[in-house]
Amino acid sequence: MNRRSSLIIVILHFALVMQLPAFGADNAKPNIIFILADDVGYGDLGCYGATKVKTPNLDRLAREGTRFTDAHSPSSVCTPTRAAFMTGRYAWRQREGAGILSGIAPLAIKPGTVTVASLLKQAGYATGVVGKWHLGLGEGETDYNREIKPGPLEIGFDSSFILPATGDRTPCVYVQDRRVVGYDPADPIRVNYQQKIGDEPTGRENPELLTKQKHSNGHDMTIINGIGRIGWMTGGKAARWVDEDMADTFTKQAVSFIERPRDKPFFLYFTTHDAHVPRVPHPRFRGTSGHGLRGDAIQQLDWCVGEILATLDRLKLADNTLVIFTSDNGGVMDDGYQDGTGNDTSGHQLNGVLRAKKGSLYEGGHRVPFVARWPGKVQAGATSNELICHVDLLATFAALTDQKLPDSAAADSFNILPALLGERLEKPCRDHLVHHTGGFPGRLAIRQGSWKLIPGAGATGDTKKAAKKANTGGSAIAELYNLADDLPESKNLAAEHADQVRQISSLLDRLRSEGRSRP
Ligand code: NG6
Ligand code: CA
Repeated sequence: MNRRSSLIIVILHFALVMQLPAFGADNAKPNIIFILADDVGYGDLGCYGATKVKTPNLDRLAREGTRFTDAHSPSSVCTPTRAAFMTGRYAWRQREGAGILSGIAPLAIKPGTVTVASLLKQAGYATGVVGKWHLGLGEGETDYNREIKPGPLEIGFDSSFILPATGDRTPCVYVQDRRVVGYDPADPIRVNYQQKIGDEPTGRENPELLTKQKHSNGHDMTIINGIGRIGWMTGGKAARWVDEDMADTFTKQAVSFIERPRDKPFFLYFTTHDAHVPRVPHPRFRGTSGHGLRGDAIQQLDWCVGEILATLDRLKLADNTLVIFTSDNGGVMDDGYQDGTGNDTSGHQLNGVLRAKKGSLYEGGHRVPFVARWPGKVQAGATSNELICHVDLLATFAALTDQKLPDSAAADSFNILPALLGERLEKPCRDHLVHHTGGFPGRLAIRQGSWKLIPGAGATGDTKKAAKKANTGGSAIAELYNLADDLPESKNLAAEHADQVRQISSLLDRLRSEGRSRP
């Protein structure tokens, strides 16, 4: 061996040990980390104006990247947002995945559907999901005692470590790939959302056993870890999670996914439980914020993001990684537990100046923080007012990795890469966007330019009750706002601008009936 080849061997060895992108890896394709927080509102982060809640790591991400002010979750609740993000298609176009799923619902996305994960896998990425899933598992009613499929692995992920539905829904166990973590065959898991099963105490019958947190609304079924849940559960005792450790557990999994030695880029979908209910942060975060337990949970979330950023720094991957942070719907205070949010006096404005909250068609339901960082590519310290939505990420990642989307895929996904890269745009990436609140078809609202129309409950044929639930005031008349000078949606201009109402309504009708909106 001559000196030159031994030098090459030393360099190769060094690259491996340092986990630098190995030679031969496609450096043009960055790693992608998509962090989807739960129920974090437009005003919850320091970089979006919060003062009672400290988020130094997210503020750093914003300083080193671009902060978007007009980004929207595809729905104002969880499951439809996630379904739309994964498939690039509005969730209200089909029943499966349009409403909030239970912990025993089947997988809402058909295997074979082009998803963010399957597209990136095809582009040569290692793909992983860690955190809240909430897209259903298996076929028919999920059986947690067997190999659980189809699930994340059948729609494009190489590996998964998930909480099946939500932190407040049974079963309270983690699933890794196709198995319950810590499963004991001698203690089978049974879950029911219709009626009580087994003889474990429930919040309804044994409120004295709610040692960690009491419910305020619903959440009075099986007590797990001193907290009542939605849904009954028996068995799986050794597998049950401890809420206080959940953020640590997910972060550890996410970090180890990033650390895994590999010769290709990776895509990590890191989907945190915070700041969803029940808000039971680890003791080291309790009492640290100026906004009670909810603020503590957000500061815990910020710590998780900090661990991800530190891992990228340590492995020298930061420069070649696109990190996006956003939320699955707007913020909410009391969401079913007596956690102090019901009478919060901190003055914290969880959704900033926006009207209403999670579940609503008003901006507070779906306009969310959205920060992107990719050093040298995404402008640092910038703010973008571009209208964007999580449903756009499939077409965007396709553009980023040079993949062609089949015509039938990603029906509502617009390529927002130019906006991420801060390019000067001749026209907006998307001129319109349909908003949704849970259910099939749920209720819809629409943006066009700075105009926002919430059709009257009568106009869309929905009942007054549904409208009230969607927090649109139960109004039978249409609401039209010009967000350019009325972000808090305080002045209904529908009567003054009847033509505008008609024109935007017919656009909504068209987007609905055509079954797709992607250019
Ligand atoms: C609601 C729950 C709420 C939360 C939500 C789903 C009640 C009274 N409310 O039905 O606590 O779990 O579902 O939230 O049970 S989401 O962010 O996953 O969409
Ligand atoms: Ca949510």
